[in-house]
Amino acid sequence: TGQYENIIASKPDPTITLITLNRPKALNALSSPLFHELNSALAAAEVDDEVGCIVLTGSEKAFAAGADIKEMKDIKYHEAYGKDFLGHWAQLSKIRKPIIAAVSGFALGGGCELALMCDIILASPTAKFGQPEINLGVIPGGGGSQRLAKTIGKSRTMELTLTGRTFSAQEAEKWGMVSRVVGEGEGEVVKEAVEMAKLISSRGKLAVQAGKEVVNAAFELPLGEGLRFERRLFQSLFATNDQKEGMAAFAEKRKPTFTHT
Ligand code: CO8
Repeated sequence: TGQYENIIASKPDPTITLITLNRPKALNALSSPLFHELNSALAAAEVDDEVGCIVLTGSEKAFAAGADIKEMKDIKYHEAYGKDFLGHWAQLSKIRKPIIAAVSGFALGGGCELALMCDIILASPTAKFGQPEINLGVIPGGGGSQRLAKTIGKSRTMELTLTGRTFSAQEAEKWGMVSRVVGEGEGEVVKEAVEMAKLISSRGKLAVQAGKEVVNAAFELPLGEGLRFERRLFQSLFATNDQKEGMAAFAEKRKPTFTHT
């Protein structure tokens, strides 16, 4: 749609919002205006009843090459801390619909962190991840150190954070950071992500939402509380029509028709 300058929001299917970061000249550097538009597009997808899943992507060359260095290079401490510089990035992690990152090319610094904020990461073989902030005299600020440590372990996270070296799609897959490296070819990773999004959208929305909530709880709660939270949410789904329909359809050997109620 034409309402944005730094992103493109579209619906390749009525049940999917596809958000494409679109600052090609800056390798999709995540400026404040870009992030505000991203937050608006996410909020619009969140309230669109038709939409069951969101896909976030960049270009073939860059998912995003990080926070916008030119925008932040001169800011002072009292502005950064005082005005919670880039604090609005956290809004993405409040979205309750699943978000799939389809990553090609550079995903560096804030770009890598943006992918890590998403629920599922699909990578093209060209994807190049990294937390190069150390080269700029800073450290990750958008969750990189925490989400990477929880995902790929301490030693690797420490190495990457302290050296700033980039890592490949294959390494990211081996370490469990991306769920899959998809085939080569232009647009392949987005196509794959859209197919996955369609599948997720065809499921009962309440169950999908609950599934996202419980998996995310694993990153925040101690095991005992996480298990209790999962069980309670599982039990609560017996109050939904989709549970009745899903299980009846299985017993009657037919496909379920979910009403998302
Ligand atoms: N910010 C601003 N502009 C950028 C950025 C960026 N992060 N990355 C690339 N660009 C611009 C370049 O300045 C250049 O612009 P111009 O043509 O006007 O000179 C254009 O994009 C093309 O870039 P290059 O010519 O450098 O392209 P190359 O193919 O030679 O190199 C690289 C590609 C290797 C990706 C290189 O551009 C690079 O190293 N970029 C910077 C990567 C980086 O350091 N990222 C980390 C940024 S710090 C960060 O993300 C902190 C996040 C904190 C989040 C806090 C949340 C709360």
